[in-house]
Amino acid sequence: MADYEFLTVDNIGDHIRARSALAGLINPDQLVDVAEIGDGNLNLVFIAKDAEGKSICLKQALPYVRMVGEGWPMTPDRARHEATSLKAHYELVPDLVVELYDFDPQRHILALADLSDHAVWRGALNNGETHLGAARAVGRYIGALAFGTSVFGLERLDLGASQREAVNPELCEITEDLVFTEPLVDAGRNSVLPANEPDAKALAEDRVFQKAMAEAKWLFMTAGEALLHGDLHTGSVMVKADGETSQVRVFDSEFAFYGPVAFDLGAIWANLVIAAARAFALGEDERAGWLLGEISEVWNGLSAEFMKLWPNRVDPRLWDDEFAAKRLDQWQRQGWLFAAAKMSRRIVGAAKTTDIQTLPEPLREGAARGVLLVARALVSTEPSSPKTLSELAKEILHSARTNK
Ligand code: SR1
Ligand code: MG
Repeated sequence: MADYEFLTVDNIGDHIRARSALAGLINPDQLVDVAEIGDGNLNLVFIAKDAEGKSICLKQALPYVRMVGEGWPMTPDRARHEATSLKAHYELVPDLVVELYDFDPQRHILALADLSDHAVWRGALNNGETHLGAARAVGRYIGALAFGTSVFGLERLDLGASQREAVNPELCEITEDLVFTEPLVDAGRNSVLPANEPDAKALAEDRVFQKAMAEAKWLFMTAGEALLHGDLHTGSVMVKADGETSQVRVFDSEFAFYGPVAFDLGAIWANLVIAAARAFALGEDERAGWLLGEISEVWNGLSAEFMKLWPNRVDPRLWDDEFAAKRLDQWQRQGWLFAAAKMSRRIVGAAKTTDIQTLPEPLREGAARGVLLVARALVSTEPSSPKTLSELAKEILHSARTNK
């Protein structure tokens, strides 16, 4: 039994009334529309609107995994990690992060800007939309975090305080299990189409992949470089067309912790490959090529932002420009590793993606196979640039698809 009250459509007015930080943002006595819109794996999410058209989003962490139920308990303290990281990230790039209005630590509720006029990037991509500039913006977000929450951007004592607050072992353990271990060692949560069983078996028996995942998991658990998002897939990004470009807002950072910068990078790269697998499966080859080209855009956004901030580093005495170039090179190489982990978990493991799952089965088979083959190829070939990764993925996904 939870020791706090869950939000419902009927008690949201009481919550808003009780929170002084929400005064003026929405009128709790004139709510005209309250709806639960959560479709994620973990939390309750509501949008509340009042008679004057003001609106907010309320998100509450449940004490268990929503997609499974009470049989999979999970600390609701994750809401605190989300609140802290959103605030830290918003301070660095307010144009790229959803605004946090309030956090109720007793009931684990965040009050956030209503982004109903945006779309979840994954859904937009599944619908065939392009959203120019979104990938580069997400890269800029990673670059800003890599600098601004790290030894480069924070004074020593502030860094220590930020690291202490961000220790998030419960959520990290989920990632360690689901992303790194379970694609290779099934804990009873894996599933694939019967036609993909040989592909999952080949992955699990691939010695090169096993060694790569051992390395990736160790890096994830030991390299506390920056306050990451921690779950930066295309379902954690909202997008909205804005003339020639796109507005982008990152949200849902409950997995935030001090980890390797390349983990966020690899996550978004993997999701672009998965989106491209869907496009190839549907015969949208040009679009698939465009999606894979966005892999370079993420990288360009990250590296440009990091190098823009580099002259402002807290301590330039030892950390010179050569050192910055070395970090970028390392993140790129580790990015392949984490991208491979993220690809395999979304195909084999518990939390899959709609990109692949909503394909008709005959097409899903080839798309899933292609993503697993890209994951394996990435760790064995270690591409020399984001462009090489795109080219490799293009070739593999194209020939693996099952709608030829
Ligand atoms: C039990 S949580 C499953 C997954 O959902 C989240 O979005 C994370 O990706 C996590 O691994
Ligand atoms: Mg999430």
